[in-house]
Amino acid sequence: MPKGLNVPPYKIKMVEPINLIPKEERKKALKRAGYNLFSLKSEEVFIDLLTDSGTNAMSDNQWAGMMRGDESYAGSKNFFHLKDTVQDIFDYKHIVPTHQGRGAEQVLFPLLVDEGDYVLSNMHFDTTKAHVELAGGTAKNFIIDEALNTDKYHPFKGNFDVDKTEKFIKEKGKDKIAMIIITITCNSAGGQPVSLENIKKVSQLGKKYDLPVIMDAARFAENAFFIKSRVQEYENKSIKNIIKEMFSYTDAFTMSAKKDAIVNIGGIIGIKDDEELYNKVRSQAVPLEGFPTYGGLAGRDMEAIARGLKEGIQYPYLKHRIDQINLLGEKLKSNGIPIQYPVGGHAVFVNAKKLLPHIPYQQFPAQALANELYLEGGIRGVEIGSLLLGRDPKTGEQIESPFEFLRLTIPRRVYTDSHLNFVAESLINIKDRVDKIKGLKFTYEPDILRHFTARLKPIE
Ligand code: P71
Repeated sequence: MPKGLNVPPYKIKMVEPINLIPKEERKKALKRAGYNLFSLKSEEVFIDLLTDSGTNAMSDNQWAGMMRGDESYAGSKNFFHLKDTVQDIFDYKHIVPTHQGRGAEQVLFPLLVDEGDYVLSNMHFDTTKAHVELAGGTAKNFIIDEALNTDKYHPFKGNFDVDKTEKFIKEKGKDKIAMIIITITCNSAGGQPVSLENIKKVSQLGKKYDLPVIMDAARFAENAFFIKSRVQEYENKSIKNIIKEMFSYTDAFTMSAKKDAIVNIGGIIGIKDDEELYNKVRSQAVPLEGFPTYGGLAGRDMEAIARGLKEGIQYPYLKHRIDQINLLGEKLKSNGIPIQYPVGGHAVFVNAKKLLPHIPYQQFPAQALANELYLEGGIRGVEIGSLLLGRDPKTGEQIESPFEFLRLTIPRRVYTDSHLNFVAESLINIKDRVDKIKGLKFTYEPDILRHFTARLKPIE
């Protein structure tokens, strides 16, 4: 393909109309939603960049697979297809399907985490943190310092600071550490990849201190793509072989299939070869998710995941996706919008701390920017910052997030370059008036995972 062109390796067979409602109606909708974009009706949104989770367009092959769902309670043929596919891609012996990623977490984590334990990660996602805490543990993040400087290029900003991680293990004693979770790509730091070298080092740390190492595998294929494109030694290796190597260093994974498996619902627990853990997971799955050959999914859903896993590791698909997101990021950056650089795997993360320095973290600058972008172009992004992080469970104080990001998350195979251009233009349009944007305060604040249902209002 000629350089500079990024032609999708698919054509579009079915469309869903979208509509930009008038500005006055957007204003009313935002007010009614309590200045929280989660509470909008999707019909009030023109371009929906809330998440890449479950918002993907399935292929004709996946839809055809849906018609071949074997809805037997036990031993569905789609389960075995899914299991064979996971074995083929990851070289893991056992799987238990779950209804989505957090279903996998609620089954696996309590089996590994005891009251008072620490769980170490490059950066926990909010549901993994929540499940660590529900199991009585404390979640600790050890991302490299380079990730905090959004302007500075680093090819693997998702990496662990291995020295700091080891220091913490020595300080607390290995008996106080339950496990290590590697989040690939590291969502909360900006969809940033973790290098194979780093995965290997973390794995060695796990072996040295006898700690299980778990992959939070939602965006495993995008992580492999970055390794292939940024490490010379891996340039000629296939995505599949890179994935095999990545997962050879870990003991188990929890996966939200709603991302790189390109489906709308589903999750998987994968276990490399630990029979004892597998048996525990299977038993625990029954009361929480379902019998271990369906785990909360219909047979047709498992078939769509099996087929999606194979499509999601195709190089042309991954290259088009990552390049498309990069194009959006580069356009914003060259127009003076600060972003997490380099651009991550599934989203462009706008640095709202930098763009709106007049709004302190307690007033949620990224949420204020998200609301303004909705008013401007009917675009729904999502806050990844202090609003999402919440309060210290012990003191009740608002925690200051290391980042205040407005995440523009790109669903798979859904939007074209012209949609993304509209997004870029809309954000560039509001750049000159950002100093007029007001901070927010709560009018209703729920105790847990507050960002989903909180109500806010602008501070006059
Ligand atoms: C994302 C999500 C989904 C989400 C979560 C909260 C608000 C809005 C949207 C989910 C993840 C994830 C990682 C790394 C586990 C889960 C849970 N991400 N690990 O980024 O990113 O998976 O949603 O299937 O339960 O928008 P689940």
